[in-house]
Amino acid sequence: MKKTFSKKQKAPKKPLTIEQKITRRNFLSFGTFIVAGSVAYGGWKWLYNSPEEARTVTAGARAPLRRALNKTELAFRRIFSNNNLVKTYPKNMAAKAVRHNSDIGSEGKIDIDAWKLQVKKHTGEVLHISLEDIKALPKTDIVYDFKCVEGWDQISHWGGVKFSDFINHFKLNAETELQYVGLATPDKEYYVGIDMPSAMHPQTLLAYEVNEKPLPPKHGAPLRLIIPVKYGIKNLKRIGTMSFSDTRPPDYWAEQGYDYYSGL
Ligand SMILES: Nc1nc2c(c(=O)[nH]1)N[C@H]1C(S)=C(S)[C@@H](COP(=O)(O)O)O[C@H]1N2
Ligand SMILES: [Mo]
Repeated sequence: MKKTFSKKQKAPKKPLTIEQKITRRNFLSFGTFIVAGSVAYGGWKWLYNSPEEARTVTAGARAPLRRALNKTELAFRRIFSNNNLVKTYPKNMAAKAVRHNSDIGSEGKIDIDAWKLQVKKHTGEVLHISLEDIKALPKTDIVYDFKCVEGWDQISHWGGVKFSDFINHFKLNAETELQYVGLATPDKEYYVGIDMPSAMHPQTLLAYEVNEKPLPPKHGAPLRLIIPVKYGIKNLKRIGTMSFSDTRPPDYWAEQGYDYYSGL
C-alpha cells in the first residue's frame, strides 16, 4: 500500500543544510558548556563557602569533603573485613637492604634493656611489659609489600607477635570492645590511632625483627607496629605506649591533613 499523508499531517521535514547543522551544534555545545560550567562553579563556591570542620584529630578540611571521606571509610571497612588477607611473598623475595624513612620520635639512642611497653587498660591499670615477655609469645613472620604514601613500596620481611595473640595473652580482651588503639613513641613525638578491626587483623604484628634479625634503631627498635592493611604512616616505630578508646586517638599525620583511616 502506498503511504499517503493526510492534509492535517505535516510532510516530513526537509533535511537541515550543512550550515544549519553547524549552527545547531554550536548552539548545543556552547549551551552545554555554559550549563556544566555554572554547575561546576556553583559546586565549587558551595564547597568553598561551606564550613571548615573543627580541628580535632584531623586537620580542618571542608566539612562536606570530610563527610564524603568518612562515608567512603565506612564502605571500605565493610568490604575489607578481617577475612581478607594481604598478599604475601616467599622469603627470598624480601629486600635485603630495607628502605628507611622518617624517624620522628624514634631518633637517638634507646636503652632496650630498660625499655618497657606501657599498656593503659580501660580500668586505669597500667601494664609494663618487657621485650623478653613479648618474645616469649609465639613468633609470626610476614613477607609483604610495605607501602608508603610518599610513593614507594618494597617487599620486606618482618617477625614478631601477632597483635591479637598479644591481646589474648595479656588478657586485654575487654579493651578490644573499644573502637580504637592508640600508639605513641616513648617521647610522644609520633603517635597513631588504629581502628580496632585493623589492629586485630590476623596479619598485624608487634614486630621485633626484620629479615630474622633484631630490629635496628632506624627500623623502630625494640618494637614497632607492622600493619599490612595500612600505609607506612600507621606503622609506628619504637612503641612506648598503647591505649584503648572509643574516640579517635590523636594521629600525627591525620593532624596534618592525611586520611585518618589510611587503609590499603
Ligand atoms: N616513630 C616513627 N614511626 C614511623 C615514622 C616516623 O617518622 N616515626 N614514619 C612512618 C612512615 S611514614 C613510614 S613509611 C615507615 C617507614 O618505616 P621504615 O623506616 O622502617 O622503612 O615508618 C613509619 N613509622
Ligand atoms: Mo611513609
